[in-house]
Amino acid sequence: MAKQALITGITGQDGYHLSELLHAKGYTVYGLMRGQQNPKRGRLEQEQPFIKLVEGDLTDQSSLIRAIELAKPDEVYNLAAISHVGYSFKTPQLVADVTGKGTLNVLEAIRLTGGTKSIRFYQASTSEMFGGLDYNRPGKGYDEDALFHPRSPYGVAKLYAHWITKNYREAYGIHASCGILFNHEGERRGLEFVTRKISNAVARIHLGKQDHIELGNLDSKRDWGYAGDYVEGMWLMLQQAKPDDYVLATGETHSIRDFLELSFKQIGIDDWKPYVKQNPAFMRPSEVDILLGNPAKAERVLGWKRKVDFPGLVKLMVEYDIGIESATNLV
Ligand code: NAP
Ligand code: F7E
Repeated sequence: MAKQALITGITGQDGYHLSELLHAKGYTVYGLMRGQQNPKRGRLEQEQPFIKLVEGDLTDQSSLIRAIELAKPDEVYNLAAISHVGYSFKTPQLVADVTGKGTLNVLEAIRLTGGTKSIRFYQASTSEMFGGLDYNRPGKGYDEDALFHPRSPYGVAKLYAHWITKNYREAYGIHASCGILFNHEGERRGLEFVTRKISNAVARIHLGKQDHIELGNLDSKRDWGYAGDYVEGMWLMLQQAKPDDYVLATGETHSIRDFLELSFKQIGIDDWKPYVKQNPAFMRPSEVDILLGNPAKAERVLGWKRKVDFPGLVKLMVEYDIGIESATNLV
């Protein structure tokens, strides 16, 4: 019998990669989509017609119960969230409701529909829970036992979601695992995130559609991997006999400057500085200065390993954006 999966956050970056992966593995894929007229519905229906769309919202408990009753999933991947760290400072209460309490709503929907013993649950936890502070020894790489000190309303909401997932595992015996994922990017990354903002701007500069890019803090460092590799790790977590928490990361960290350097090199520009202006509007009230992850446990237990390295990621993103920007006449 083909397995059934329900993915919340189906319209997001990871929703795209995970649904492709599960479809290739023979799953029937259900995707939770919010809004009465979600602008992404058309793209999804055209590009991924195999996805069975279910309307619902993480803040609406009844819609989640309905989605689970309809999909009868073997596995639920909770990817939905308001996921932009900068935006979370502007709408902290909304982020608490969606990114934090929304996870509780999904877990409760599983419990209330009697799925506690049969449904496996994945929670999209994040390296933002660590906060990047010195005392937490970022130089050694955060692993599953590192201390949490979130530095944004997003990070705090995710920490609630992380702990409530662990609580449901302990209290009700639900097969619930948390993937503590470090930044993962790619051609499906939203344009509001720094890597895609850069790759897209570099493509447009190359094609003469734009002459500069405005960014905030150029000094922060991130452990950047490829989203296509990371969804494989999510799936592997739910195939284990026992639920657990795992860090997925590359074990390397690079600055925004490094990303700029490699991106501009891709279009034959060695000195990127004349093309970049700093704009305080993109700075955050409190920043995570450096993130570096230690994926040893995931490599050992799950056999997971990232395939795309940092230069490969930048190349893939810039090439993709040159392709789509060349294909449209819009300036
Ligand atoms: P994303 O592209 O921002 O996608 C977020 C998804 O959540 C979208 O499908 C969005 O729907 C949906 N959503 C937002 N509010 C919702 C609501 N109230 N009800 C139902 N759905 C809602 O995020 P991503 O990069 O794919 O990341 C997937 C998950 O992993 C997120 O939980 C994120 O916080 C977490 N994470 C991401 C990274 C990373 O580097 N990408 C790292 C660690 C953890 P709309 O399209 O309708 O807005
Ligand atoms: O910022 C700096 C910014 O928004 C990265 C989410 O997927 O990963 C992501 O969160 C860095 C920060 O990602 C701009 O200040 C400079 O230091 O691309 P980002 P993020 O905040 O790391 C984690 C793991 C998640 O869980 C999140 O959901 O880049 N930066 N200038 C900028 N960032 C943005 N967005 N825009 C700029 O213009």
